[in-house]
Amino acid sequence: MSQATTTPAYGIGVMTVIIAVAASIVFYQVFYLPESLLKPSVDEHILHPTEPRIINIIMGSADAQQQDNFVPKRVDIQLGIDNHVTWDNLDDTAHTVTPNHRHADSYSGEFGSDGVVMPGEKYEFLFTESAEIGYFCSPHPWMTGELVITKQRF
Ligand SMILES: [Cu+2]
Repeated sequence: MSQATTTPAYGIGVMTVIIAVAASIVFYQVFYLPESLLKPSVDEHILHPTEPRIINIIMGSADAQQQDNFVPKRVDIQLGIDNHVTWDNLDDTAHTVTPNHRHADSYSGEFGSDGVVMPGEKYEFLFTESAEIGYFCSPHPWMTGELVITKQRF
């Protein structure tokens, strides 16, 4: 007699535990995991590279006949050495740093200047991952540059 009354209660208890475990697994996978993957832990050496890397946008870059604009044009970057890149607009015209194809660094986000870089101003970006990126200037598409970012070689 007593067994007939306790068994359903026990069954409900087991079901509750199973549902609670299932719910926490779903929570972990759907909410916690994507959130923790979103902000990767980046090596301190990559967050604080030792050498500045400057790309000059030289005077006269807006002139399609002028050969040089982004100087240097092709840059090899090593993570942990010079992966913090600054574009310095030395021209008297506004320019952009616009990727040929959308590029997002998982630490720093979207690459590319937010609108134009005014004369005398800079655009900076911290690269934390290997990548090959072609870029140009949106108002002056003959202005092109290339970045090759690789892991530090010992
Ligand atoms: Cu330009």
